[in-house]
Amino acid sequence: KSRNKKIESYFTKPGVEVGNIGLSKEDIKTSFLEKLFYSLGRIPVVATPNDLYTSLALAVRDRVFRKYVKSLEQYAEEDARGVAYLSAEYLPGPHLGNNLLNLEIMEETREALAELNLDLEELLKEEVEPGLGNGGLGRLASCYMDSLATLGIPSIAYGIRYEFGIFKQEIKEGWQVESTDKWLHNGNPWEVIRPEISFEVKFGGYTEHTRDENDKLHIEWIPGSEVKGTAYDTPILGYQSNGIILRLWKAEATESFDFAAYNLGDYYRAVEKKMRSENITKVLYPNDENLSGKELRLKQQYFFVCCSLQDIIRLHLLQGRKLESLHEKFTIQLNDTHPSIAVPELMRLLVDVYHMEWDAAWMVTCKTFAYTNHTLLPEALERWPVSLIRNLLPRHLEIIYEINSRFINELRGHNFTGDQISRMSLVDESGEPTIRMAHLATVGSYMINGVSALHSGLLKKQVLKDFAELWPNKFTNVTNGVTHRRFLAVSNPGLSALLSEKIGKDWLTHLDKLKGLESYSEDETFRRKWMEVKLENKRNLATQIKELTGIDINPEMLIDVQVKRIHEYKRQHLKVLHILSLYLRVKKEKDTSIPPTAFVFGGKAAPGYFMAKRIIKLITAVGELINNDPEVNKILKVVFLPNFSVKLAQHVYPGADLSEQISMAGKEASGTGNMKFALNGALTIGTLDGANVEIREEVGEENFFLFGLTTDEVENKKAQGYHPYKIYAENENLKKVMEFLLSDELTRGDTELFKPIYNNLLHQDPYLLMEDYQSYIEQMENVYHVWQDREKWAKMSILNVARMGKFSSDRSIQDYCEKIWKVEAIKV
Ligand code: B1N
Repeated sequence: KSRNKKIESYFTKPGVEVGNIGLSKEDIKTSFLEKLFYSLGRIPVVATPNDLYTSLALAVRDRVFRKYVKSLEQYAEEDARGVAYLSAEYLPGPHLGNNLLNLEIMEETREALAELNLDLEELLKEEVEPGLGNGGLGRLASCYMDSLATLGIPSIAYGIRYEFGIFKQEIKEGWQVESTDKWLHNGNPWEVIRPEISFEVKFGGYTEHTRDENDKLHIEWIPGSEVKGTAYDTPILGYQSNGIILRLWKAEATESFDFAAYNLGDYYRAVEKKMRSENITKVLYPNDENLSGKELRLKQQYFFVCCSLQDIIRLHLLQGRKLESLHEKFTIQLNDTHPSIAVPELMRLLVDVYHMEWDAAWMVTCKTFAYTNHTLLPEALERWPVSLIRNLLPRHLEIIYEINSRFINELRGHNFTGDQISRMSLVDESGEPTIRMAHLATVGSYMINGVSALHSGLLKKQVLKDFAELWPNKFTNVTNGVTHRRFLAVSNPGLSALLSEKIGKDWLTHLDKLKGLESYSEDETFRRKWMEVKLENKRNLATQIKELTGIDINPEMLIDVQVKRIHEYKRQHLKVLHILSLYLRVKKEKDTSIPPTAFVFGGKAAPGYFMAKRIIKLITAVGELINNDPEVNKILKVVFLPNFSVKLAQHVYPGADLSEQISMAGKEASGTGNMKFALNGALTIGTLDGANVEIREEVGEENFFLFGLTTDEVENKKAQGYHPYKIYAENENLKKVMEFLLSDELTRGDTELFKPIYNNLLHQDPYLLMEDYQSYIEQMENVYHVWQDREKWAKMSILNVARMGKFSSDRSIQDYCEKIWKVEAIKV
């Protein structure tokens, strides 16, 4: 207490700060040099670029922590209800630029460095981003952290500190080659280890059921092994506001287990145990929307959930509260089913460890969790074999069975049929018994949401239909959003300056202020400025492309972009068919009327996904052919950008003219790239899928290039029996394009190369490329038609940006707060 008082008095003296953390140019310069000399022990002549970057990062981190400490004080004081966000993935992107924006010291820092003959842009390039996620789902979690911090929502985000994030992608001879992502190699200036915040996590073994003298049942889990999770904290700042913490768990060996082995003199066994423990957080599974089914993945999920729940309970009890009121103080958001083992784990903690009665514990549990579903793809719906759970988490299997049997009794009470009951059961007994994690999450949550209006509707009609009928009020929609601070303010300074010049800076915290731009779409000088900014961004993108691939792009070309994970349902190969149709027009029909276009692709394929990897090879093969053909390469260019990441994305969105959002309707739950493109003034060609539907609604149908079947039409088509071969046979142009896939020109004699794609499209075509081909080609002609009229294009582009207000993650977080969490902001 007295020590605290003493220290606090330094913090609370008005106008007095501990240490040098001022925000002026001089303060930043001094701090930077102090870090270089005294934290890194470097003098300028020997400092490497990484030393310089790290010094700046440490100087900025001090200022970030100063803000974070303030918010901690406030949360503790107000004892407010808060959110714990559980996600197996995060993709924060580079921290430095974002923190400079949020602290409002971008210019001061630039000048401070310039006075030392250093270039801020060069230092920003040095940062290696944490690739702790696969794609949209992980990036969404990070956008939400940005908004939670900015809005001042009491919250903490939990996850896994993977030592190796998503693999690094290189392209060799046109194929994807993976290597490990050693993101911690140069150290990580943004995180702080909290050795005292660590918890034990058990695995395996068996359970012991005993009755005490009062005949009360006690269940003890005797584990087969144990590991320890230690917290690593990264502060995430909000704009002009305090920050929140991203708390990632790293697995280590427990002292007790090591100790036993040491005592036996078995040094090597102890070390081996240590290595095996650390394996748990070694690497991120790179399967986007596809099950790995691996034991280690379940271990990862349980490991981080177990640490996080123990931490939440610690924080709750620290405030002198009772566990019976956990749900009043905390709401825990499950980011998909990846953390859904939290439902039985919280039950275990409450019942076995804290001796609560089952019914009371179940009430707390069901009022604590809320679950977000991110996909309807059958291959992505998590299910774990009962046998695997029995081996790894024997007590949890018992608890899941108990939850299930009580749930089924409830269904019987509601007169559900046997068919319905076996459909809804947590246990799928149709083959090898498995646990349906989406059902577990649904039964254990007070709210369930999808991520776009269309997806939330389909969720209630398809995957969770029976549950939606049983509990209609538990289902809602929260349409995804993106942080416009990173994806506009930081990554597109040119456009940001133009916006602020016209409508002021309020859009940084209130994106709907962009509406004020609408009238300028009629202003010719403004349109000219708008297109100049875009052209500058296209030059920048062309430079990136040149550096990464060696390919020259004329920045005046139409830059047509599809960046996202490679997946058949996203239909990158539909885009390729279109490109081939243009190629054949130029080459065979000598048609030179096509506006010069650069087709840019980027995205990773899951290492075990055969078709996705073939699609990358197809894109690069088409690129080789076109880019090296002098007859064609003045008109067409095809680029595959290797190793797409948040960092690279920040160059791509600002430089794009056209955004490709062409998934088969009903398959893309939301999409968030679609929002980032439109926010940066790209026009969209897309299907009525995911959030495209709402984007089109907002920007106006006349400002959106629509094509393809709707979800209902897809369903009908499949129900009637779909015959892709027939479509192919009846469409001369499509036929030529398809045959070209097998041609020597494209395959250089390896006729088998694209046969798997060709055969799949001709005979199965599960994502209806043949069906949507003609409609896509025609809408692309319309795109070209509008592109010829640059004034019209500019108008549409301005209106797109002006009407994107809805898609700020600030709005999404406000929706979560109102519809689900019932949490309020703390005033700063
Ligand atoms: O989540 C994004 C959506 O915008 C995308 O439409 C959706 O495809 C994406 C298993 C997933 N759904 N499911 C995953 C990721 C990793 C993994 O191991 C599934 N990703 C999405 C944000 O809502």
